[in-house]
Amino acid sequence: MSDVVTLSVSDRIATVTINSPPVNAADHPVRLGLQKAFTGLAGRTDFDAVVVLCAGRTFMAGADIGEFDTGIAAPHHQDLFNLVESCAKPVVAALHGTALGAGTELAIACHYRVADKGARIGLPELTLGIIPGAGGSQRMPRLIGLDAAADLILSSKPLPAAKALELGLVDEIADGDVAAAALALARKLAAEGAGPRRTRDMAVKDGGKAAEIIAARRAQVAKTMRNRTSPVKLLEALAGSASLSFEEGLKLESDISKQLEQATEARALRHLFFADREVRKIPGIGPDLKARPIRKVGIIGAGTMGGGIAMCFANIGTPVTIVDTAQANLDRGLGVIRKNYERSVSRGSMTAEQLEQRVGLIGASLDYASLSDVDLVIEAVFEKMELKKEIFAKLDAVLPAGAILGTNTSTLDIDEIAKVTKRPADVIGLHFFSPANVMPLLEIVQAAKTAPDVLLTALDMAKAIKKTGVVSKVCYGFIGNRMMDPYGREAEHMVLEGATPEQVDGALEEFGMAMGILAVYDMAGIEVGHNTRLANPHMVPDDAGFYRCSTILTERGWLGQKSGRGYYRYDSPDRKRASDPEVIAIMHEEGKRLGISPRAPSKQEIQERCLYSMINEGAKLLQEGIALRASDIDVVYTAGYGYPRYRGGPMFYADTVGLKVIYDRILEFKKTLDPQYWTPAPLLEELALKGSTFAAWDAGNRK
Ligand code: 3H9
Repeated sequence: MSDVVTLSVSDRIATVTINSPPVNAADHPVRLGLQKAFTGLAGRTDFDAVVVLCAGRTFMAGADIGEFDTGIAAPHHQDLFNLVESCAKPVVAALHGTALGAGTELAIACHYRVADKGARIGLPELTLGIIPGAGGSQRMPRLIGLDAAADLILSSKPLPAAKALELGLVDEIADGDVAAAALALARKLAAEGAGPRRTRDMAVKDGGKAAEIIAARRAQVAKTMRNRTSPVKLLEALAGSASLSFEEGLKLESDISKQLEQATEARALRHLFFADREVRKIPGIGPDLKARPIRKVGIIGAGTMGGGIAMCFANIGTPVTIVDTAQANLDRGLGVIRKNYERSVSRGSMTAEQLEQRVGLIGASLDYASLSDVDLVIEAVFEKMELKKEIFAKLDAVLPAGAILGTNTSTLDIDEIAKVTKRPADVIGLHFFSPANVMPLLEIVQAAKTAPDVLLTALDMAKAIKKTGVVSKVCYGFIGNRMMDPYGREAEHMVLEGATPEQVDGALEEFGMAMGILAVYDMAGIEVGHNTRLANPHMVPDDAGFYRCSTILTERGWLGQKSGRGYYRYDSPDRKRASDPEVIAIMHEEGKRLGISPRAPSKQEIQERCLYSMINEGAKLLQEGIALRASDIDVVYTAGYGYPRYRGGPMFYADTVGLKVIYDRILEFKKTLDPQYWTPAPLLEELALKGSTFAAWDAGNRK
């Protein structure tokens, strides 16, 4: 028997235990072990029932995601789970932690399921660009119905045990020792002389309505999962569960899986799965380094940002004190926080009691002295260097030794801010994205003197407040906003050249961006970027067309959604964006006045100019050491900027286009557009000319 899977028989009950930490993934050794266990059982008569359980913190969390890159070796999951299901005696799975993907597929190939009351059970394969490929697309509809199976798999969200019970996905919930409960069920089945209860023999209960169900789901996918292949293919496989024999259905599932596994969508999503976890691996931060405890937090500034950040901490039970200069600001800020929580209560995602608990954790003060016992302060005031310096000097005077001083700046030089304190090693950038209580990204900005344990504490804190923390070094805009700068510049310039905002945003949204950049400016307030440029004149090039549209709109007070007009008008009752012929005419006139040659950029040109300029800037960030890895940039963009995950992020996307293709196009733009913006970054040039990729560059730098 392999080490990772053990088989024991006691009192005529066989127990198969998978012990492969951390998540008991169904990798090759686990599959070999399971195969050996169930092949062995097939030849034995000394047992009447079987329990399958996993050691450690969770039931099997799915296939080994890394194995898709190398190709899946025999035994394949499908064949293995058929073997489990074929067992002549009842097989009971004991589920705890998260049963996901192939883990859930193993569970439903077993004949009965007992779940711990905290267990969660799901099929998240679409998040990896594939479909359940270990029998799940055929067994799940048989077990819970076609529509419920479609719901489960399309959502990719695991079900809590109670919901799984309601759907018939599990048979019992255990409040306590799940292994003991599974054993008790196995004993009961053995005593009754029960035989196997195979999912494959069940009928799809709503199979008669398959055509309608699938048609409705197709419409849902077309609307909500644009440009994706795996959800469309999933519906094909699910339809097969109602129309084909089980064996034919498995063959269909397997054929579809093979097509999907190596396609760009799946490769992109696998890349992000690992990239999301690699962001925590930072040179200089070894396993021996200890993070500082964060028991109490201070926030400076009761505005939208400060309030959102305070909520992040209250949500995990950490007390927060918000300090502001005026009582009216504090009252307004606390009022907004309460309203936000009230919305969660009315949506049913929080109880009234939880609301009071969380609000009760957020204190307010006009006095910096109230921060004398905090472990971390996050300053979230206007982007004004002088103001921030003043605040940091005050903080330096009151904070206890060892406290961390964070700034939520999105553009300012953190080294300069750190210099006003006597403890620059404790200063760090913590760049949240608005709304801070919702957006999953946190840029952690390591200043020149930031201590390694401060960086580690920030990474741990990000995880604790359920954010993806990505480390950046100091530069104007850090990783995210610095790459947005050329992206937005091109988008705006094309409007001066003669494109409409709809054409620009439409092309970007068709590519898959959650929202076109001009519509984003309208949502955030057009003056935000404008004011940043005013505050940083040294970053503004000698170009009258540079972000000229934003300047005009700001000067007219057309600041976007809040003014009812910006790039678009927002005066219909549903506040949907609508074309604004007046704005279009003003911008086109301005383009002519500035002598900009009119162009009618095609959809492809719009996408290339926006996306390639961003990629070129990303290459500079890598070369300057601002970003540690190309994959970190991909995490920043997919977590914080609405970049489509199924394209893997800007740098992964660049690899799929081919760096030479992008390099050549940039050289062409250099000839036909403003040459000051279109010089290939040296790293892009180097990689393009040797036929390499950003992924290879990352691999070469990995320690
Ligand atoms: C599938 O099942 C396909 C089948 O239908 C068909 C087959 C033919 N594989 O996230 P954590 C690693 S597709 C490989 O930090 P947590 C992870 O990289 C699969 N590695 O812990 C990390 O490594 P490191 C469907 C995996 O407690 C370490 O384990 N299943 C896998 O925050 C700890 O992970 C999924 O999509 C894996 N499947 O969260 C589930 N899972 O320390 C994916 C984890 O070196 N997994 N690792 O960075 C998860 O959602 C979370 O890991 C989980 C635990 C919730 C389980």
